[in-house]
Amino acid sequence: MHLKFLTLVKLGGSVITQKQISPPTVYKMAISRIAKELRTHQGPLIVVLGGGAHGHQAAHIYGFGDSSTPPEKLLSGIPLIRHNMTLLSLEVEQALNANGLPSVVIPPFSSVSLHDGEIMNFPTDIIKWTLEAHCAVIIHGDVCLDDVRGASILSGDTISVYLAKALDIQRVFIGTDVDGIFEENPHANPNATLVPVIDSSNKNFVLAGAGASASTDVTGGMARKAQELIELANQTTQVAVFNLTSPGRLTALLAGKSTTCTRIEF
Ligand code: IP8
Repeated sequence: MHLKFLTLVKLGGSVITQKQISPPTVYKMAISRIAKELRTHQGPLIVVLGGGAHGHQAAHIYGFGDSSTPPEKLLSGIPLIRHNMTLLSLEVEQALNANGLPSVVIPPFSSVSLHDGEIMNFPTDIIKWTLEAHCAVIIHGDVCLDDVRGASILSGDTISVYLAKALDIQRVFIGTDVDGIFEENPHANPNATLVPVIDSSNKNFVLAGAGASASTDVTGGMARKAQELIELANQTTQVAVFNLTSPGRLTALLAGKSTTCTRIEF
């Protein structure tokens, strides 16, 4: 069965957690407001969570993102990363269900395997069946077993791109803590210019300028995000990167209305 109007929304970790605070702390007010915005969507929905404080702090401690870290050290980080990401995902699940949006968490660790940091096996039938059962799916960036490195981080952006292709998702909205993709890193240069549309005419220029995330981010920040999303956008998949900290923008995108963001069009 083809899921009509299937929409994927990525909740950036820096919006739903307090990324600079240790131990990791969820940002309850933001999660509750976002749940209300998500509730306005009619139709099947996948919500992908970034790691934020819960994923990236622990990943950093165990040497993820550093190619010289031995597999034993990476493997020893699995329990803490999984524990933290489970806490975060349950917080979001609770908020969505409390706002009348039936949803369940499907964690990648239990079914996804990686090969040298890339997806080797990612079964999606259970995700599809859950959506067909009228339940929103919450899935999150995770640590996964890797047959080369021992363990690797699977980022929420990589999950978003993979699922968008595998499930033929029509709309992909990537929520971050900035207004979209800028010509330069807006955390480093507050006067950086927002790029409203990325297409074949400015793709290379944008990719050269998009900066890394300002805080601890083992999965590559905005430059990698932009690269992966550019590969995804096509005639049937709409892609937008937007500011999820700004109330109402997600609601506008879900309703098909215009709002401040970067649209990726190919
Ligand atoms: O924040 C990373 O996901 P991202 C997930 O989407 C972990 O890059 C566990 C660090």
